[in-house]
Amino acid sequence: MGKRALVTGITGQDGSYLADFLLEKGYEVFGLYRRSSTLNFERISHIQDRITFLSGDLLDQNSLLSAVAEAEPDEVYNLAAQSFVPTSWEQPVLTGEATALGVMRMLEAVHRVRPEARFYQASSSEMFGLITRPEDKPQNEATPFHPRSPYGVAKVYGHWITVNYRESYGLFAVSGILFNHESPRRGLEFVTRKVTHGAAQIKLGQARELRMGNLEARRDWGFAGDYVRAMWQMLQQDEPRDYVIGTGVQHSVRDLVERAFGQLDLDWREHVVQDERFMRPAEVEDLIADPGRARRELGWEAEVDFDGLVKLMVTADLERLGSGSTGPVKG
Ligand code: NDP
Ligand code: GDR
Repeated sequence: MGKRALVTGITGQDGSYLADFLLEKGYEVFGLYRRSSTLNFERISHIQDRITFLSGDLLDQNSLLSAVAEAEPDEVYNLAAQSFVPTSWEQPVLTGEATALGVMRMLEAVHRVRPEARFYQASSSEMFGLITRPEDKPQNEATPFHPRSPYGVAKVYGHWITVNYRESYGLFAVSGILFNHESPRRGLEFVTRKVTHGAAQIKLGQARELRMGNLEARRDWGFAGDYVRAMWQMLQQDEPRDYVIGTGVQHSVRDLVERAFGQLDLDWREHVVQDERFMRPAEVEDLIADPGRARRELGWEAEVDFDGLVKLMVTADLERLGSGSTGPVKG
């Protein structure tokens, strides 16, 4: 019998790649999804028939208890969250409910119903937030947290409650501190996808300009397909431990824009307009991972680099927009 995995956030970017990965490994995959008036299975339409769906919401404890009871999972991946940083200023309470307390509700469900299950929490480099001291660059598992948004603060709660359930109850619970990871399945509001989609639209004559926020922010961007492998590896270890996952290479938003437009033989300066509306009340300027522990203990390394990632995303957007496709997301 294959192992059983319960994935929250199955309809999201990471949920879709993780489901691909686990099915490939022979897992029986259970996916928690939120009921809505129209189904949003776009990212998982290619594997929809192979997933057992359980309806539930991180805000609703009973639904999580039922989902864990029904799935009887060996592994639980808690990927669901309100994950867009700007929305966390507009809806801070909802963000706290889902991204902070939602983690505790999932841990409670596992603790009460299925304590032998291994638990993965989707923590974030946004927890590091403001970096001022040279010794905090690059960021590793010992770097202090200074979150800069309600989202980042909520993730710090999620991180520590995961550590706490491990220490309080002996759960095999780990927190993966993942840096930005992207793909053709990334939501359109995140900067990489906004840029690759926007550049492809301009190339095809479907738009003339792209309005952007802070071009100086620097991130460590990798490919989501590489990062879901790290999540799984963390749960295969003998001991539960937290890991930083990133490429160790940093680029600015300006680099990203230049690279994506350049890929299409466009000069970004002719099209990109800075717009105050996309600036943040408090910014995270300078993130770069030190993934040394993951490399040493998990044998994990990113396979897709920044250039490869931008090319992959630009090509997918150009193809999708060029064919007028509204169908399933490829890649
Ligand atoms: P997405 O925004 O693409 O997906 C989020 C998922 O969470 C969706 O399936 C969404 O469902 C679900 N969800 C949101 N609120 C609830 C709720 N109240 N109850 C149940 N499900 C809910 O995010 P990603 O796939 O990019 O990220 C996955 C996780 O990893 C998130 O926790 C994110 O914060 C974290 N993370 C992501 C990083 C990245 O670079 N991608 C880096 C570090 C951490 P629906 O489709 O219905 O909206
Ligand atoms: P981030 O990702 O906030 O790092 O969170 P995002 O792609 O939204 O922003 C990255 C950086 O780009 C700057 N930026 C813009 N961002 C957006 N979205 N739109 C713009 O027009 C724009 N212009 C400049 C931002 O200011 C920021 O500095 C992501 C999410 O996936 C989180 O869930 C996850 O935890 C972290 O990555 C790691």
